[in-house]
Amino acid sequence: MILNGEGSVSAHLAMAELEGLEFGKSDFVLLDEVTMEQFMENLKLRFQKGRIYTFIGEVVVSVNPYEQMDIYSKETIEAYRGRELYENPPHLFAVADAAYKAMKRRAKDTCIVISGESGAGKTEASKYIMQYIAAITNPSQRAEVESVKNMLLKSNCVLEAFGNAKTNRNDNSSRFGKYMDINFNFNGDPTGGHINNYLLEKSRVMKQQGGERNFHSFYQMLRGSSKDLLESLHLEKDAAVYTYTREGAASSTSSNDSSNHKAVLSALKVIGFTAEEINSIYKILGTILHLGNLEFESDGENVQVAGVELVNHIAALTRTKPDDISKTLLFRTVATGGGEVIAKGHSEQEASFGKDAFAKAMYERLFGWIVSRINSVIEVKNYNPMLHGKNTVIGVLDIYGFEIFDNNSFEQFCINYCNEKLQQLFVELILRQEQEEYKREGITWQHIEYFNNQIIVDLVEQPHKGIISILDEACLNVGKVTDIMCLESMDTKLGQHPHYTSRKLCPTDKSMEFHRDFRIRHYAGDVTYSVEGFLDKNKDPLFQDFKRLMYNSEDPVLKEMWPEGQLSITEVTKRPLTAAMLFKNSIIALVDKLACKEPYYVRCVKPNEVKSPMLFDDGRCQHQVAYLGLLENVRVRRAGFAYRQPYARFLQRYKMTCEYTWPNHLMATDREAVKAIIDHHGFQGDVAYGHTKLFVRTPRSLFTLEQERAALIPILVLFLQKLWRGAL
Ligand code: AOV
Ligand code: MG
Repeated sequence: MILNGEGSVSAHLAMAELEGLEFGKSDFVLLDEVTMEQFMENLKLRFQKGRIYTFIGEVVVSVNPYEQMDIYSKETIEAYRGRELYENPPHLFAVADAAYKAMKRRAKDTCIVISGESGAGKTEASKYIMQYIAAITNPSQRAEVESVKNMLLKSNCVLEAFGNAKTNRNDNSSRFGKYMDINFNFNGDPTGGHINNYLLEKSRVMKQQGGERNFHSFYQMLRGSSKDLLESLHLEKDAAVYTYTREGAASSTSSNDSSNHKAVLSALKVIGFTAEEINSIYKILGTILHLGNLEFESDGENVQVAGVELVNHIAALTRTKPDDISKTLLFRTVATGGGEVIAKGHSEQEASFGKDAFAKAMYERLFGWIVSRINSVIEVKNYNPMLHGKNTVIGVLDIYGFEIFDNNSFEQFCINYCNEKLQQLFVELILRQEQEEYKREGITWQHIEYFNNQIIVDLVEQPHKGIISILDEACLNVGKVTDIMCLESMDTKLGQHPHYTSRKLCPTDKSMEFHRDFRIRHYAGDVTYSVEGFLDKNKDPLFQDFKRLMYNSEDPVLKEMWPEGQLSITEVTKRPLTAAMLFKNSIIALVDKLACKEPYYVRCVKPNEVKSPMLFDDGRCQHQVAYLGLLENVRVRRAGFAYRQPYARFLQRYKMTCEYTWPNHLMATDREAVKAIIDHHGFQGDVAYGHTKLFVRTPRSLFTLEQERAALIPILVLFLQKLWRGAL
C-alpha cells in the first residue's frame, strides 16, 4: 500500500477492523499470518458473504460472482469518487479512482492490468472500470466530451460482438486481446482513445471445438436481422444451415443474439459507421458463411466448384464477377523461373484449404478494419498541448486469459505465452522492483522468494533457441518440413529444458500415424499442445490471388481492407513475418507500453468450472492464488513498508506535529528533522530510514500523524487569521 499521504488512513483502519469481524479481512495484508490456509479462508469467507473484492495493498483480488450484484450503482460510484483507496471497502472503483487520481494529480500515465484465467471476470471488470471513469468525468456535461465517452463505451459492444465467442470455459470469451488507451486533458476529461488489438483467434471462423460457437457476430446477424436483409444476403435464419456455424447453432448460450444484434447496430451508428459501411460488414459476414458451404469436386483431373449458386452469391456480396471468384478458388498465379506468369490448378485439398484460409483472412481483415475505423473516430483531434496542457493516458488491458482445453493448438500456445509475459511484468514490477527499491535505499530486507517465470518466457521467445524461432525456421521450408519434424527439432534443442517435455502417442489404430505433442509447464499449469497444424497456422498462407480479387472489388470497404492486392505477382517477393513472430513483436511492444506507465492491478479468480454463483471450489481457487503469486504479493507488501515518502515531502506535511520542526527545523538535514518527528511520536519501531525516503511499515503511525495534523489545522488557521488581522 503506497498512500500518497493525502488520504484518511483512519477511515481505512476503521473499515478494515469493522469488516474484519464479519466479512473477513478487507486487505490480505491484515491477515494474522500469511499462510495459504489463512489466505484461502479469508477469500472464501468474503466470497460467501458477497464480498467479491479484497485488496492486497493497491492490488484488487476479484472473485467472479457469476451473478449480477448491486455494487455498481450510481450511489456506489459516488461513494468512491475522489476518495482514497482505503476509505471504502475494496472495489474495482477504488483502483480505477486511484489510477485516475494519479493521472490527474501527478500528470502520470497510468494503466490498469486485469489478469486471470479464462472466465475469471476480466472483461466484465474492464467494462465496470470504463463505466466508472466515464461516470466521474466531465461534471460540466460538455457535449463533445460526452460524445467521446459514449463512443468509447459503445466500442466495447461492437468489439465483443466481433471478437468474442462462446468457448467451453466462458460463454463470452474474448478471442482477441485488447488494450485501450483513454486520453485525458488537463481537466481530467476524456478527449479520445486508441485501441490496440492483438491476434484474433481467426481459426474459429472455420472450426470450433465441440460445444463451442463461432464469433457472436454470425449468430447475431442471422437471428437478429430482418427477413429482407437476410434475403438480400441470400441467407437463411438457421445457423445450422451453415458449415461454419453448425457446431454452435444448437449450443445454449446466455447471450441473447437477437437483442444484442440491435445493440450492436445502434452502437455502430453512434460510433459513426455509415449505412453503407454497416451493409458491407454484413455482406462480408454473409460471404464468409457462403464460403463455408462451398465444396469442390474432382473427376480425377480437373477440380470444380460444386454448385454455381454459391459462387454467384459470393460474387454479388463482394461485388466481383462469378468467373473471377471461381478462377481464384481453383487456380493460383505463379511466376515461373523465366519470368512467365501462369495459372496453376489447385488439387481438391488445396482448393478447400485456400477457401478456408480466405474466409479466415476476410474475418480477420474485417475485425482489423472495424478497430481502425473506431480508432479514426475516437482518436484525439485538434489537441494542442500549449493550449490544453499535457495529454495524459489511462490504459486498460483486457486480454484473453490463460486457457487449457482438451485439445490445445497454436492459438492456445500464443494466448498462454501472452499470459506468461503479463505474469512476468507483474513479477517484475510488484515482486522484484519493490524488493530492489529496499536494497537501493539501503533498507535491511529479508528477500522473499517467488517463482520467476522468465525461464518459461525464454523457452518460448528466445532468439534461435526458443519455440517461436524453431517454428519459424521450419516455416522457411514448409512443404519439406512437417509438424512432426518441427517437433523433433524442438526435442533436440529443448529436450533438457525443465519446462518442456514431448510425448509420442501410440496410435489406437494401425492405419493412424503416431501422434505427437509437446507439453509446456506454464506458470499456471501444464498444457499439452497438439503440434498438428502448428506450421500452417504459423505461416498462415493465403494465395495472393484472393488479395487481388478483393482489391479489385467494387465495394470500397472491401477494397480498403486489401491494399496489398494491388501488387502483381512479380512484385510480391518479401516473405511476410510469421503469425507467431508478429504476435511476439506486438506483445513485446505491449509490455513496453505498460512498463512505462504506473500500473494498477486487478487479479481475477474463477471460483468454479460450472459458472455457479454458489460454489467456491477450494482446489481450483488455491491453484489460481498460487500461480498468480498472490501470497508472495502479500508477503512483499507486509514485510515491506506500506508507505514511503521523500524526506522533504514528509516534513512538509507533518512538521506541524512536532515542536522541533515547526515552523522550521534547525537540523542539518531533512532526514534528521523527520527522525525528530518520528521520535517525538514514539514510532521508531515502525519506520526505516532510506537514503532518500522514509519508509513506514503500518498505516497506524500515519493514522496518528494524520489525526494530529487534522486536529491542528483549524487551530493553525485561526492563529494565522488572527495574525493576519493583527489581533496577535
Ligand atoms: P474473462 O474475460 O476473464 O474470460 P468474463 O469477464 O467474460 O471473463 O466473465 C465471464 C462471465 O462471468 C461473464 O460473462 C459474467 O457472466 C460473469 N461475470 C464476470 N464478472 C462478473 C461480475 N463482476 N458480476 C457478475 N457476473 C460476472 V476470457 O475473455 O475467456 O479470458 O478469453
Ligand atoms: Mg474476456
